[in-house]
Amino acid sequence: MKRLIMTAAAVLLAAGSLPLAMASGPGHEEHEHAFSAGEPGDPRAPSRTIQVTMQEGDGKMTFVPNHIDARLGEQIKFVLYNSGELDHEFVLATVEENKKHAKAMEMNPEMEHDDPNARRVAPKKSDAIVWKFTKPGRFEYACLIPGHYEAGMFGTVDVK
Ligand SMILES: [Cu+2]
Repeated sequence: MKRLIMTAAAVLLAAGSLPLAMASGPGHEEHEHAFSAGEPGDPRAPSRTIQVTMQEGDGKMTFVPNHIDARLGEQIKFVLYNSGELDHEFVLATVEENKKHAKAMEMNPEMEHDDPNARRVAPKKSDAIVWKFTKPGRFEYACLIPGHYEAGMFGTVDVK
């Protein structure tokens, strides 16, 4: 049921931001815009595991590591651990899409994500995303909770 509600919310969001999404890419919007960084992975297929810690400290919020290199077609299992005191998100998309999404969240801070490319992780909890990088280029994982991106909570994935 939760899943259904989140999907409905995502559809509403997508409808609201459609002109923006359409404007962002020559020929790249035939997929749902949530999957701009590739496609959901297959948990049964082999993958490289990368631990990503979400944390706060010294007035900053960060992902450790904040950069990953991936091969085109590689499947990566991101094991997320929130070592901080606040909720954090891991949203994997293009840099442009995360920027637009962050703006949408400023207007709707309670928005939560249950999409294949996004997780919200409570303090001291873990979660995981298996993702297949099927497109070359630079992508981004970011926390779009208002204020967190600005505090430094983003990292990059270069796919070659
Ligand atoms: Cu955060």
